[in-house]
Amino acid sequence: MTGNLRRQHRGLALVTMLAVVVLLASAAGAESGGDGRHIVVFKPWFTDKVQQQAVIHAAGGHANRALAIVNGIAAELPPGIAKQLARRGDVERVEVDAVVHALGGKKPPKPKPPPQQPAEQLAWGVDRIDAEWAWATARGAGVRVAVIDTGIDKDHPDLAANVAGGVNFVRKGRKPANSSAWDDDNGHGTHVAGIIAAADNDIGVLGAAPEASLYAVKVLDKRGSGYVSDVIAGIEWAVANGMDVANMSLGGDGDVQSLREACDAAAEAGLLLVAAAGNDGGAVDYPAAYPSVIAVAATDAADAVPSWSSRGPEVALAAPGVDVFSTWKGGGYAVESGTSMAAPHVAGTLALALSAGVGSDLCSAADDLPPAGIDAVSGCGLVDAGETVTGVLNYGDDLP
Ligand SMILES: [Ca+2]
Ligand SMILES: [Ca+2]
Ligand SMILES: [Ca+2]
Ligand SMILES: [Ca+2]
Repeated sequence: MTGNLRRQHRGLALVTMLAVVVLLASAAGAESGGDGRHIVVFKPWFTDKVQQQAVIHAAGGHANRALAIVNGIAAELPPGIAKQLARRGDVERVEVDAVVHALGGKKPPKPKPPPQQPAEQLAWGVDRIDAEWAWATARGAGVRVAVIDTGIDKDHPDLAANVAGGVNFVRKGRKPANSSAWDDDNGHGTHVAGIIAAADNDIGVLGAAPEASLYAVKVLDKRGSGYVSDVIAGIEWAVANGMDVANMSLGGDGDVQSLREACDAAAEAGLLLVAAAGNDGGAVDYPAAYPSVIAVAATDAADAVPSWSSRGPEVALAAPGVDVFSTWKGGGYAVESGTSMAAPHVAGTLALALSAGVGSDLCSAADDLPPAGIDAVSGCGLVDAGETVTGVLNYGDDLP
Protein backbone atom coordinates (compact mmCIF):
# COMPACT_ATOMS: atom_id res chain seq x y z
CA MET A 1 0.00 0.00 0.00
CA THR A 2 1.34 3.41 -0.78
CA GLY A 3 1.96 6.03 1.79
CA ASN A 4 -1.07 7.90 0.51
CA LEU A 5 -3.67 5.33 1.32
CA ARG A 6 -1.91 4.39 4.52
CA ARG A 7 -1.67 8.00 5.67
CA GLN A 8 -5.32 8.60 5.00
CA HIS A 9 -5.98 5.47 6.91
CA ARG A 10 -3.92 6.52 9.88
CA GLY A 11 -5.48 9.98 9.94
CA LEU A 12 -8.94 8.50 9.90
CA ALA A 13 -7.96 6.00 12.54
CA LEU A 14 -6.86 8.83 14.82
CA VAL A 15 -10.19 10.56 14.36
CA THR A 16 -11.89 7.44 15.62
CA MET A 17 -9.57 6.92 18.55
CA LEU A 18 -12.37 7.71 20.98
CA ALA A 19 -14.66 5.18 19.37
CA VAL A 20 -11.88 2.59 19.48
CA VAL A 21 -11.30 3.22 23.16
CA VAL A 22 -14.97 2.56 23.79
CA LEU A 23 -14.75 -0.61 21.71
CA LEU A 24 -11.73 -1.80 23.66
CA ALA A 25 -13.85 -1.88 26.77
CA SER A 26 -15.99 -4.51 25.13
CA ALA A 27 -13.05 -6.44 23.68
CA ALA A 28 -12.69 -8.35 26.91
CA GLY A 29 -16.08 -9.79 26.09
CA ALA A 30 -14.89 -10.86 22.65
CA GLU A 31 -16.45 -14.06 21.48
CA SER A 32 -14.24 -16.95 22.53
CA GLY A 33 -14.53 -20.61 21.83
CA GLY A 34 -15.33 -21.24 25.49
CA ASP A 35 -12.55 -23.80 25.56
CA GLY A 36 -9.90 -21.83 27.44
CA ARG A 37 -7.96 -20.80 24.35
CA HIS A 38 -5.72 -17.80 25.01
CA ILE A 39 -2.71 -15.99 23.62
CA VAL A 40 0.06 -15.52 26.17
CA VAL A 41 2.46 -12.76 25.13
CA PHE A 42 5.86 -12.57 26.84
CA LYS A 43 8.07 -9.60 27.64
CA PRO A 44 10.39 -8.59 24.77
CA TRP A 45 13.45 -9.82 26.66
CA PHE A 46 11.95 -13.29 27.27
CA THR A 47 12.12 -14.94 23.86
CA ASP A 48 13.17 -18.54 24.55
CA LYS A 49 10.32 -20.64 23.13
CA VAL A 50 11.17 -23.70 25.22
CA GLN A 51 11.18 -21.67 28.42
CA GLN A 52 7.95 -19.93 27.39
CA GLN A 53 6.29 -23.30 26.92
CA ALA A 54 7.63 -24.40 30.28
CA VAL A 55 5.88 -21.43 31.91
CA ILE A 56 2.56 -22.44 30.32
CA HIS A 57 2.95 -26.09 31.32
CA ALA A 58 4.04 -25.28 34.87
CA ALA A 59 0.82 -23.26 35.27
CA GLY A 60 -1.23 -26.26 34.18
CA GLY A 61 -1.88 -25.02 30.64
CA HIS A 62 -1.28 -26.62 27.25
CA ALA A 63 0.90 -24.81 24.69
CA ASN A 64 -0.59 -25.18 21.21
CA ARG A 65 1.72 -23.13 19.03
CA ALA A 66 4.47 -20.53 19.19
CA LEU A 67 3.52 -17.18 17.66
CA ALA A 68 6.94 -15.66 17.04
CA ILE A 69 5.60 -12.58 15.27
CA VAL A 70 4.15 -11.36 18.62
CA ASN A 71 6.57 -13.23 20.94
CA GLY A 72 3.69 -15.29 22.24
CA ILE A 73 2.20 -18.73 22.60
CA ALA A 74 -1.29 -19.88 21.67
CA ALA A 75 -2.39 -21.96 24.65
CA GLU A 76 -5.30 -23.65 26.35
CA LEU A 77 -5.57 -22.51 29.95
CA PRO A 78 -7.75 -23.97 32.71
CA PRO A 79 -10.08 -21.47 34.44
CA GLY A 80 -8.26 -18.91 36.59
CA ILE A 81 -4.84 -19.55 35.07
CA ALA A 82 -4.99 -16.59 32.67
CA LYS A 83 -5.09 -14.05 35.51
CA GLN A 84 -2.32 -15.88 37.35
CA LEU A 85 -0.06 -15.86 34.28
CA ALA A 86 -0.79 -12.20 33.54
CA ARG A 87 0.66 -11.25 36.95
CA ARG A 88 4.06 -12.80 36.15
CA GLY A 89 6.99 -10.44 35.56
CA ASP A 90 7.98 -12.18 32.33
CA VAL A 91 4.47 -12.04 30.83
CA GLU A 92 3.38 -8.98 28.86
CA ARG A 93 -0.32 -9.85 28.66
CA VAL A 94 -2.79 -12.72 28.31
CA GLU A 95 -5.59 -12.37 25.77
CA VAL A 96 -8.67 -14.38 24.90
CA ASP A 97 -8.08 -16.18 21.59
CA ALA A 98 -11.16 -14.72 19.90
CA VAL A 99 -13.20 -16.48 17.22
CA VAL A 100 -13.27 -15.25 13.61
CA HIS A 101 -15.63 -16.25 10.82
CA ALA A 102 -15.65 -16.41 7.05
CA LEU A 103 -17.49 -13.34 5.73
CA GLY A 104 -19.30 -14.99 2.85
CA GLY A 105 -23.01 -15.53 2.36
CA LYS A 106 -25.31 -16.34 5.26
CA LYS A 107 -26.09 -19.86 4.11
CA PRO A 108 -23.26 -21.58 2.28
CA PRO A 109 -24.53 -23.26 -0.87
CA LYS A 110 -23.71 -26.87 -1.57
CA PRO A 111 -23.48 -27.01 -5.34
CA LYS A 112 -22.74 -30.29 -7.04
CA PRO A 113 -19.74 -30.32 -9.33
CA PRO A 114 -20.85 -29.88 -12.92
CA PRO A 115 -20.87 -33.00 -15.11
CA GLN A 116 -18.57 -31.06 -17.36
CA GLN A 117 -16.81 -27.75 -16.85
CA PRO A 118 -18.88 -24.76 -18.03
CA ALA A 119 -17.72 -22.47 -20.83
CA GLU A 120 -15.68 -19.57 -19.49
CA GLN A 121 -17.44 -16.35 -18.52
CA LEU A 122 -16.22 -12.96 -17.35
CA ALA A 123 -18.07 -12.61 -14.04
CA TRP A 124 -19.68 -9.20 -13.51
CA GLY A 125 -17.36 -8.20 -10.67
CA VAL A 126 -14.07 -8.72 -12.52
CA ASP A 127 -15.69 -6.97 -15.50
CA ARG A 128 -16.89 -4.06 -13.36
CA ILE A 129 -13.42 -3.30 -12.00
CA ASP A 130 -12.08 -3.49 -15.58
CA ALA A 131 -9.44 -6.05 -14.72
CA GLU A 132 -9.83 -7.40 -18.27
CA TRP A 133 -8.47 -4.13 -19.65
CA ALA A 134 -5.30 -4.57 -17.59
CA TRP A 135 -4.51 -8.02 -18.94
CA ALA A 136 -2.71 -6.82 -22.08
CA THR A 137 -0.23 -5.17 -19.69
CA ALA A 138 -0.20 -7.44 -16.62
CA ARG A 139 -1.80 -10.66 -15.39
CA GLY A 140 -0.31 -11.08 -11.95
CA ALA A 141 2.46 -13.46 -13.02
CA GLY A 142 5.13 -13.85 -10.36
CA VAL A 143 3.00 -12.31 -7.60
CA ARG A 144 2.33 -14.52 -4.58
CA VAL A 145 -1.09 -14.18 -2.99
CA ALA A 146 -1.88 -15.88 0.32
CA VAL A 147 -5.55 -16.77 0.74
CA ILE A 148 -5.95 -16.89 4.53
CA ASP A 149 -9.23 -18.78 4.64
CA THR A 150 -10.77 -22.30 4.61
CA GLY A 151 -8.16 -23.67 2.18
CA ILE A 152 -8.31 -23.97 -1.61
CA ASP A 153 -9.58 -26.85 -3.75
CA LYS A 154 -6.10 -27.66 -5.03
CA ASP A 155 -7.16 -29.73 -8.03
CA HIS A 156 -10.04 -27.54 -9.17
CA PRO A 157 -9.74 -27.46 -13.00
CA ASP A 158 -9.95 -23.65 -13.00
CA LEU A 159 -7.43 -23.12 -10.19
CA ALA A 160 -4.89 -25.93 -10.29
CA ALA A 161 -2.57 -24.08 -12.69
CA ASN A 162 -2.19 -21.23 -10.21
CA VAL A 163 -2.25 -23.02 -6.85
CA ALA A 164 1.41 -23.03 -5.87
CA GLY A 165 1.30 -24.32 -2.29
CA GLY A 166 -0.28 -23.98 1.09
CA VAL A 167 -0.32 -24.72 4.79
CA ASN A 168 -2.92 -25.71 7.37
CA PHE A 169 -3.11 -24.29 10.88
CA VAL A 170 -6.50 -25.73 11.91
CA ARG A 171 -6.06 -28.32 14.61
CA LYS A 172 -8.51 -30.99 15.63
CA GLY A 173 -8.61 -31.23 19.42
CA ARG A 174 -5.14 -31.11 20.92
CA LYS A 175 -3.40 -32.87 18.07
CA PRO A 176 -0.99 -30.57 16.23
CA ALA A 177 -2.38 -29.37 12.92
CA ASN A 178 -1.44 -31.47 9.89
CA SER A 179 0.33 -28.71 7.96
CA SER A 180 -0.28 -30.27 4.56
CA ALA A 181 -4.06 -30.67 5.04
CA TRP A 182 -4.98 -27.36 3.38
CA ASP A 183 -7.49 -28.66 0.85
CA ASP A 184 -10.77 -26.72 1.18
CA ASP A 185 -13.46 -28.59 3.15
CA ASN A 186 -15.87 -25.63 3.15
CA GLY A 187 -15.85 -23.92 -0.27
CA HIS A 188 -15.42 -20.32 0.88
CA GLY A 189 -11.65 -20.17 0.35
CA THR A 190 -12.00 -21.71 -3.11
CA HIS A 191 -14.58 -19.04 -4.02
CA VAL A 192 -12.23 -16.29 -2.86
CA ALA A 193 -9.28 -17.87 -4.70
CA GLY A 194 -11.24 -17.95 -7.97
CA ILE A 195 -12.01 -14.23 -7.76
CA ILE A 196 -8.30 -13.51 -7.32
CA ALA A 197 -6.79 -15.89 -9.85
CA ALA A 198 -9.04 -18.37 -11.66
CA ALA A 199 -7.10 -19.27 -14.80
CA ASP A 200 -7.62 -17.98 -18.35
CA ASN A 201 -8.34 -21.41 -19.81
CA ASP A 202 -11.75 -21.44 -21.61
CA ILE A 203 -13.61 -22.96 -18.61
CA GLY A 204 -15.34 -21.51 -15.55
CA VAL A 205 -14.39 -17.95 -14.70
CA LEU A 206 -11.50 -15.51 -14.97
CA GLY A 207 -9.81 -14.21 -11.85
CA ALA A 208 -8.88 -10.55 -11.59
CA ALA A 209 -5.22 -11.60 -11.88
CA PRO A 210 -5.45 -14.84 -13.90
CA GLU A 211 -1.74 -15.67 -13.65
CA ALA A 212 -1.05 -14.83 -9.99
CA SER A 213 0.26 -17.60 -7.74
CA LEU A 214 -2.19 -18.73 -5.05
CA TYR A 215 -1.17 -20.08 -1.65
CA ALA A 216 -3.81 -21.64 0.59
CA VAL A 217 -3.32 -20.67 4.23
CA LYS A 218 -6.01 -22.66 6.01
CA VAL A 219 -7.07 -21.06 9.30
CA LEU A 220 -10.85 -21.62 9.14
CA ASP A 221 -12.49 -25.01 9.66
CA LYS A 222 -15.16 -26.69 7.56
CA ARG A 223 -17.84 -24.51 9.15
CA GLY A 224 -15.88 -21.38 8.25
CA SER A 225 -14.84 -20.60 11.84
CA GLY A 226 -11.42 -20.21 13.35
CA TYR A 227 -9.26 -18.58 15.98
CA VAL A 228 -7.33 -15.35 15.98
CA SER A 229 -4.19 -17.28 16.97
CA ASP A 230 -4.39 -19.31 13.76
CA VAL A 231 -4.88 -16.14 11.71
CA ILE A 232 -1.74 -14.74 13.37
CA ALA A 233 0.10 -17.97 12.50
CA GLY A 234 -1.13 -17.57 8.91
CA ILE A 235 0.11 -13.99 8.70
CA GLU A 236 3.45 -15.09 10.14
CA TRP A 237 3.66 -17.85 7.51
CA ALA A 238 2.84 -15.38 4.73
CA VAL A 239 5.71 -13.11 5.78
CA ALA A 240 8.16 -16.00 6.24
CA ASN A 241 7.28 -17.44 2.82
CA GLY A 242 7.64 -14.25 0.83
CA MET A 243 4.01 -13.58 0.04
CA ASP A 244 3.29 -10.23 -1.64
CA VAL A 245 -0.42 -9.98 -0.83
CA ALA A 246 -2.60 -11.63 1.83
CA ASN A 247 -6.38 -11.79 1.50
CA MET A 248 -8.41 -12.21 4.69
CA SER A 249 -12.09 -12.66 3.88
CA LEU A 250 -12.72 -13.22 7.56
CA GLY A 251 -13.21 -11.27 10.74
CA GLY A 252 -14.80 -10.85 14.10
CA ASP A 253 -15.77 -8.28 16.72
CA GLY A 254 -12.78 -8.96 18.96
CA ASP A 255 -9.99 -6.37 18.90
CA VAL A 256 -7.08 -8.59 19.93
CA GLN A 257 -3.87 -6.65 20.38
CA SER A 258 -1.74 -9.54 19.14
CA LEU A 259 -3.67 -9.65 15.85
CA ARG A 260 -3.15 -5.92 15.43
CA GLU A 261 0.57 -6.28 16.14
CA ALA A 262 0.89 -9.20 13.71
CA CYS A 263 -0.78 -7.15 10.96
CA ASP A 264 1.43 -4.15 11.72
CA ALA A 265 4.60 -6.28 11.67
CA ALA A 266 3.59 -7.97 8.40
CA ALA A 267 2.81 -4.63 6.74
CA GLU A 268 6.12 -3.31 7.98
CA ALA A 269 7.79 -6.32 6.32
CA GLY A 270 6.13 -5.37 3.02
CA LEU A 271 3.10 -7.69 2.95
CA LEU A 272 -0.03 -6.04 1.56
CA LEU A 273 -2.95 -7.06 3.77
CA VAL A 274 -6.52 -6.96 2.46
CA ALA A 275 -9.57 -7.86 4.56
CA ALA A 276 -13.35 -7.98 4.30
CA ALA A 277 -14.97 -5.07 6.16
CA GLY A 278 -17.77 -7.24 7.62
CA ASN A 279 -21.34 -8.20 6.84
CA ASP A 280 -23.40 -6.91 9.78
CA GLY A 281 -23.77 -3.31 8.60
CA GLY A 282 -22.18 -2.16 11.84
CA ALA A 283 -18.63 -1.22 12.72
CA VAL A 284 -15.81 -2.64 10.61
CA ASP A 285 -14.65 -6.07 11.81
CA TYR A 286 -11.14 -7.00 12.91
CA PRO A 287 -8.63 -7.41 11.30
CA ALA A 288 -10.06 -5.11 8.58
CA ALA A 289 -10.32 -2.24 11.08
CA TYR A 290 -6.58 -2.10 11.73
CA PRO A 291 -4.67 0.75 10.05
CA SER A 292 -2.19 -1.69 8.48
CA VAL A 293 -5.00 -3.57 6.69
CA ILE A 294 -6.98 -2.48 3.60
CA ALA A 295 -10.67 -2.81 4.59
CA VAL A 296 -12.99 -3.55 1.67
CA ALA A 297 -16.73 -2.85 1.48
CA ALA A 298 -19.10 -4.57 -0.97
CA THR A 299 -20.96 -3.18 -3.98
CA ASP A 300 -23.71 -4.61 -6.19
CA ALA A 301 -24.08 -4.54 -9.98
CA ALA A 302 -25.54 -1.01 -9.77
CA ASP A 303 -22.53 0.23 -7.75
CA ALA A 304 -24.65 0.53 -4.59
CA VAL A 305 -23.22 -0.56 -1.25
CA PRO A 306 -25.67 -2.99 0.40
CA SER A 307 -26.92 -2.12 3.90
CA TRP A 308 -25.16 -5.17 5.37
CA SER A 309 -21.71 -4.02 4.30
CA SER A 310 -19.96 -2.85 7.47
CA ARG A 311 -18.94 0.77 7.57
CA GLY A 312 -16.70 3.23 9.32
CA PRO A 313 -13.68 5.45 8.71
CA GLU A 314 -11.49 2.34 8.38
CA VAL A 315 -13.10 1.38 5.02
CA ALA A 316 -10.45 1.95 2.35
CA LEU A 317 -12.13 0.75 -0.84
CA ALA A 318 -15.25 -0.92 -2.22
CA ALA A 319 -15.45 -3.81 -4.68
CA PRO A 320 -18.09 -6.18 -6.09
CA GLY A 321 -19.57 -8.41 -3.38
CA VAL A 322 -23.15 -9.23 -4.36
CA ASP A 323 -24.09 -12.34 -6.37
CA VAL A 324 -20.53 -13.08 -7.39
CA PHE A 325 -19.99 -16.23 -9.46
CA SER A 326 -16.74 -18.08 -8.76
CA THR A 327 -15.15 -21.46 -8.14
CA TRP A 328 -16.28 -23.80 -5.34
CA LYS A 329 -14.81 -26.88 -3.72
CA GLY A 330 -15.08 -30.20 -5.51
CA GLY A 331 -14.49 -28.70 -8.95
CA GLY A 332 -17.76 -26.76 -8.84
CA TYR A 333 -18.97 -23.16 -9.02
CA ALA A 334 -21.26 -21.03 -6.86
CA VAL A 335 -22.83 -17.59 -6.53
CA GLU A 336 -21.98 -15.96 -3.19
CA SER A 337 -22.45 -12.57 -1.54
CA GLY A 338 -20.47 -10.85 1.19
CA THR A 339 -17.55 -8.55 1.82
CA SER A 340 -15.65 -11.86 1.56
CA MET A 341 -16.18 -11.60 -2.20
CA ALA A 342 -15.26 -7.89 -2.33
CA ALA A 343 -11.83 -8.22 -0.68
CA PRO A 344 -10.40 -10.64 -3.30
CA HIS A 345 -11.26 -8.22 -6.13
CA VAL A 346 -8.89 -5.81 -4.36
CA ALA A 347 -6.27 -8.48 -3.67
CA GLY A 348 -6.35 -9.45 -7.36
CA THR A 349 -6.01 -5.82 -8.38
CA LEU A 350 -2.96 -5.49 -6.13
CA ALA A 351 -1.47 -8.55 -7.85
CA LEU A 352 -2.01 -6.88 -11.23
CA ALA A 353 -0.50 -3.62 -10.00
CA LEU A 354 2.55 -5.35 -8.56
CA SER A 355 3.14 -7.39 -11.73
CA ALA A 356 2.75 -4.21 -13.79
CA GLY A 357 5.23 -2.40 -11.58
CA VAL A 358 2.89 0.53 -10.96
CA GLY A 359 3.03 0.46 -7.16
CA SER A 360 0.14 -0.40 -4.92
CA ASP A 361 -1.87 2.81 -4.63
CA LEU A 362 -5.41 1.78 -5.50
CA CYS A 363 -7.06 4.88 -4.06
CA SER A 364 -6.25 7.45 -6.71
CA ALA A 365 -7.68 5.34 -9.55
CA ALA A 366 -10.77 4.21 -7.61
CA ASP A 367 -14.12 5.51 -8.88
CA ASP A 368 -15.69 7.70 -6.22
CA LEU A 369 -19.10 6.55 -5.04
CA PRO A 370 -21.68 8.76 -3.30
CA PRO A 371 -21.32 10.69 -1.08
CA ALA A 372 -18.58 12.67 -2.85
CA GLY A 373 -15.04 12.16 -1.66
CA ILE A 374 -13.61 9.59 0.71
CA ASP A 375 -16.43 8.32 2.90
CA ALA A 376 -17.14 5.75 5.59
CA VAL A 377 -19.29 3.52 3.33
CA SER A 378 -16.99 2.96 0.34
CA GLY A 379 -13.67 4.60 1.29
CA CYS A 380 -11.95 5.89 -1.85
CA GLY A 381 -14.66 4.21 -3.93
CA LEU A 382 -14.91 1.30 -6.36
CA VAL A 383 -11.52 -0.26 -7.08
CA ASP A 384 -10.48 0.26 -10.72
CA ALA A 385 -7.98 -2.33 -11.90
CA GLY A 386 -8.02 -1.03 -15.48
CA GLU A 387 -7.06 2.51 -14.56
CA THR A 388 -4.62 1.40 -11.85
CA VAL A 389 -2.60 -0.60 -14.36
CA THR A 390 -3.00 1.36 -17.61
CA GLY A 391 -3.77 4.90 -16.43
CA VAL A 392 -6.80 5.02 -18.75
CA LEU A 393 -9.57 6.72 -16.78
CA ASN A 394 -12.55 4.84 -18.08
CA TYR A 395 -13.14 2.02 -20.55
CA GLY A 396 -16.88 2.63 -20.46
CA ASP A 397 -17.79 -0.94 -21.33
CA ASP A 398 -19.80 -1.69 -18.23
CA LEU A 399 -20.94 1.49 -16.52
CA PRO A 400 -24.37 1.04 -14.93
CA1 LIG B 1 -15.12 -4.10 -17.82
CA1 LIG C 1 -11.16 -20.03 -16.28
CA1 LIG D 1 -11.20 5.29 -12.11
CA1 LIG E 1 -17.35 8.75 -1.92
